[in-house]
Amino acid sequence: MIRGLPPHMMATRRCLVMGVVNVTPDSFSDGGAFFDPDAAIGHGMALMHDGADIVDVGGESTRPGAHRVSAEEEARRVLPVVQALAAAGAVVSVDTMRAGVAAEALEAGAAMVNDVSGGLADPAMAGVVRDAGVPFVAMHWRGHSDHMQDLAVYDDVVADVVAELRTGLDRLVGGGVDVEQVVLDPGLGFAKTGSHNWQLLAHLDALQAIGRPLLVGASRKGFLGALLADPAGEPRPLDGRDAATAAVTALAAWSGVWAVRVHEVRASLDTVRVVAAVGGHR
Ligand code: PMM
Repeated sequence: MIRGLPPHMMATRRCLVMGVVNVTPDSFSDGGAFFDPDAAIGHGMALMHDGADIVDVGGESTRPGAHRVSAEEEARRVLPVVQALAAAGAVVSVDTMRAGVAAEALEAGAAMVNDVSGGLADPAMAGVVRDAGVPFVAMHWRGHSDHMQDLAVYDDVVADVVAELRTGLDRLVGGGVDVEQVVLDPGLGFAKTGSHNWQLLAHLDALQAIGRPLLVGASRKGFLGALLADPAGEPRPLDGRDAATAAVTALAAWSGVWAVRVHEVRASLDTVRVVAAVGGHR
């Protein structure tokens, strides 16, 4: 049960597909193709047309090594896009670590908040989410992107991520957020090596045992590029990673995750339908 979801989404029994709109000049996955607001809105519309259940709009790149943008710049990037897509009928999620940007995006029509820091980057985030009563994706996070890969050190990545997600969940609930608002996310690629990402994907059951719905974001990430490297060791370019992304979608959906966050919606939507059809015959 997720509190604050639009009613039509409560009824959907399959894994949901969240399509990504990065309004950034430097996101790793689409290289700034949708930095212009009109291009971003057009891309969001195309994702809706492809059947995205949720459209996730972000204005700050979190690629490894990325530096932060100002709050004003982030708001300037995302608000017109959130507003236009929500007005067009999309269920919009705002991908932000800033409480102020989240509040403005909710005002502009966003229906949920996706915070890669799980509320850690901005102490005011829990209050905004509590007051709005909307779903909140709280991702596993250890630090900002300019140094996060230095923090990719674990005794046992699955046990450590589970423990840190539990602590984060407790902190949010302590801040007044209803536990039923919270969706958890292992944060693939965030303070994680490729091996860490694979271990987490192999143990989604351990993450689900925390007791909250899960969102998984593997789309086009570096560990897929590395897996699919050519014989010379060159990683597969971004635009060649969508089939592998859909394969992760299949595994995640079969494991019962609530939603996947992807750049190419159609393949993942077909995939979750197949998984639901097979699951319906067990
Ligand atoms: N990954 C990125 C950005 N936002 N949000 C959630 N909840 N989970 C993720 O894994 C995640 C995210 C980075 O990827 P992008 O640059 O392709 O958007």
